[in-house]
Amino acid sequence: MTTQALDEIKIGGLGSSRKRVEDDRFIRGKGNYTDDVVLPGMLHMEILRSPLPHARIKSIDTSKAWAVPGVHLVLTGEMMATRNLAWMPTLSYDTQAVLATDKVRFQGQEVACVIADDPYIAKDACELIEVDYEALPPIVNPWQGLEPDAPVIRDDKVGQDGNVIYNWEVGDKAGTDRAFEQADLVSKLELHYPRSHPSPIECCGSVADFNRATQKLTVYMTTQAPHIIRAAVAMVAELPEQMIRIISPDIGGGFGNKVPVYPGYVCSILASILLERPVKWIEDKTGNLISTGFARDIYLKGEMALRKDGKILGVRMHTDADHGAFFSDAQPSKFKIGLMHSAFAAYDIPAAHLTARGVYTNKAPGGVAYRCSFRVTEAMFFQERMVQAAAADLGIDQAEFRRMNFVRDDDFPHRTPFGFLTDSGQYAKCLDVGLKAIDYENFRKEQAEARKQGRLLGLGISTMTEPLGAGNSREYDILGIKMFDSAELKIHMTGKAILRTGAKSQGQGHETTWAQIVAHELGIPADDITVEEGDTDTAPFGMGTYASRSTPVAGAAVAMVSRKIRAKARKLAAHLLEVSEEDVEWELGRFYVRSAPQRGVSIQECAMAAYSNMPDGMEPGLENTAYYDPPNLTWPFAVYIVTVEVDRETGVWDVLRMVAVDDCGVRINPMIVEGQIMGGLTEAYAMASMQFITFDADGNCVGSNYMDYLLPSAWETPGYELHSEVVTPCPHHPIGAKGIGECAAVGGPAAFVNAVMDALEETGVRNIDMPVLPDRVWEAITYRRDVS
Ligand code: PCD
Repeated sequence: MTTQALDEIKIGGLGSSRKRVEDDRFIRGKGNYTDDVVLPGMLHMEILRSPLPHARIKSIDTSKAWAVPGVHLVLTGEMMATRNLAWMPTLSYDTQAVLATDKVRFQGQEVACVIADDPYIAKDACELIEVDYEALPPIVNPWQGLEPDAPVIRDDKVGQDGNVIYNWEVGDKAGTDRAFEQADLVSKLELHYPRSHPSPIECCGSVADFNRATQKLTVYMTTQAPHIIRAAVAMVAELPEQMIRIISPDIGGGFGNKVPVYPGYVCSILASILLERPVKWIEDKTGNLISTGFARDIYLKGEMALRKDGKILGVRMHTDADHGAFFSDAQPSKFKIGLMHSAFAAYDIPAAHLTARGVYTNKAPGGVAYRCSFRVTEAMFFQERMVQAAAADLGIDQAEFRRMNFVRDDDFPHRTPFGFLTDSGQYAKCLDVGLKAIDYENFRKEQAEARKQGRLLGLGISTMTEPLGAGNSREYDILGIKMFDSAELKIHMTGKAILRTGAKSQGQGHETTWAQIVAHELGIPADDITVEEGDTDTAPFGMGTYASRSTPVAGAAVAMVSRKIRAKARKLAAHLLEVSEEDVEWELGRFYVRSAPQRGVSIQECAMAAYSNMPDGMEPGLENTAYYDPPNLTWPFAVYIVTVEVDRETGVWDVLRMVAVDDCGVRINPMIVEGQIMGGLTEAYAMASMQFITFDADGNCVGSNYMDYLLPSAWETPGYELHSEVVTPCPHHPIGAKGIGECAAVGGPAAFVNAVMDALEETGVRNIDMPVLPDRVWEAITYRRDVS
């Protein structure tokens, strides 16, 4: 390098904690969210929802609603059916009712819509719709659904004679059986990961605008995956794809809630086509909590075959998933229960076998990946709870048991017991950093002292690697659409640029970080690069943002397209320097002559030449597109350690300290990464300590408001101590980055629960289900029994 190379941090390149450019508008209230979109002549839509969880619809009388002044349209399932839109396909090859025709199948299901001059008229008119229901017995958990005489919820489906959706298995059954035969000890655990809700601050919504004159349908909507929506609309509504434009404007948090296709989107589109006016639908909080994609709600049980010395020989796992009335979670088509089989990937375990069953119930469709890559949260939670139980059964130290079973640094690439290939990591080193930070030995002494005085201190560890960044396209698809991603980069004449990707930020900070990758590759200051996402008319095709896939896939495409640009710029540089291309060297932001380093041209000069002084025969311009199909997922690693004190009298537990060691490879923007980790830890704490959506025996949803479904405020949220010293670059990612967005929410919950369980060791209680509410803890202490 010559001395003229730019200081990468100064231009906002890789490793710079550059301030988030999008926050300028967000914190000033200048964001442009779906509800901010106002179009001339726009009407408003409201949805009538079912009060009952399971009932036959005998009749729907909409006449009073039609009579309200200001009402333009009342949509029912029957009307949708005339256009073949009463049902829609889900992202898991099932069907879902758009507006109910035959039965309602969960409380809060969409029954009718009113489109009116304003939302208040529409809401009032909804209440005048008379629906005659004949109540049916509700099924509120998988066990009821599996009873031989249980009513069949999905009697709309030909050949569906019970409530089972699937039976699925993966792994090596015979090998696992052998491992259990050889075991000195078998450790068992059963638990429930409760229904939780992503509950982003912004609810779902859409503004559909069909223009009869141009035949173009434009839809502004809260979607994490605009291109998938465009394809779905083209197929379901049978509109030509080039006439559909999906725009995801700013999004106020996605967290997986904005991946599915919701009835409200479809109804607003049909209403706009029928009325030839823009139609806006904005969901309220209760609508969001009661009807949109829930997460988890899964019963897990398993056992571990152990050798006396602590070696894990094999694992058996079984899951029963409560999917609600429609099987609608998005996941690669090969799998039924997402990436549940990523469980135990961090451990060197010779054999494992997983069986999974899915069941319909009278609840809103669930199973979305709330801050989670297709069920990895449930997988890692079970894994880390099981590991703690096994260590306790063996009488081996928690940390030591993990360390002795970890995949070793020199053992990569490593084939996991369920067949994934992990590629890199320094697991023991991360654990050491975490143990040192929490002062493990000393805490154990303190804990023993405290016990003598009757005080309950506990320490919980959670360690995990998580598969982030679906695809590759060989193995990963959604509805047959292969999972890859894209980036398009246009360098303008003056060296400024615009970058577009197929991902879609919902608050993660892509406008900031993508520009940093370009700065790193091309030496163009990040401030000179505009990043745009979410408009299907302008963005290259991509699969959207979820499963922490943007950095692993779209981010890689950003690096690759920058390299294509650099290759062309090199030709321009050779031309400007009047040397052959082979004699041209690159340093950040500048090409120079190898034999005369002081003779050079900047990337900006090359950009100008691309439009004003290109060599004969060269195509003008400096722009390109890259589609990136990753060779593998990325596998970040994390260690979360929590210490707590539990109050015997009340069951209340307080977090004393929380240490997080995340190795997500190369960090593009360390500040953003820390923000991602803190956000994830807070969600983990919320799930572990206070959140669940439950149902009473009559199928009523308890938790459809923020009095029952709790969000932690700054008051109860613990402080976090983050460590970033372990960096294992991803061997196949162009800049060595791994995903990070989900890690803390995935691995965090087990650390909190393990800490409480550790504090209660003397009670012999094996499990308290989340949320670990004080009354549950008190029950465990008082009656010395497991609590679910
Ligand atoms: N990064 C960096 N470095 C690294 C990695 C990463 O820097 N190494 C950064 C990036 O760039 C961005 C972030 O960080 O910005 C993140 O990333 P990622 O990991 O790649 O991820 P994404 O794809 O982008 O995203 C996604 C995620 C998810 S999945 C979720 S849930 C959540 C998270 O993200 N969401 C959210 N986070 C967040 N944040 C916010 N603010 N908001 C939201 O909404 Mo799913 O599946 O959907 O359930």
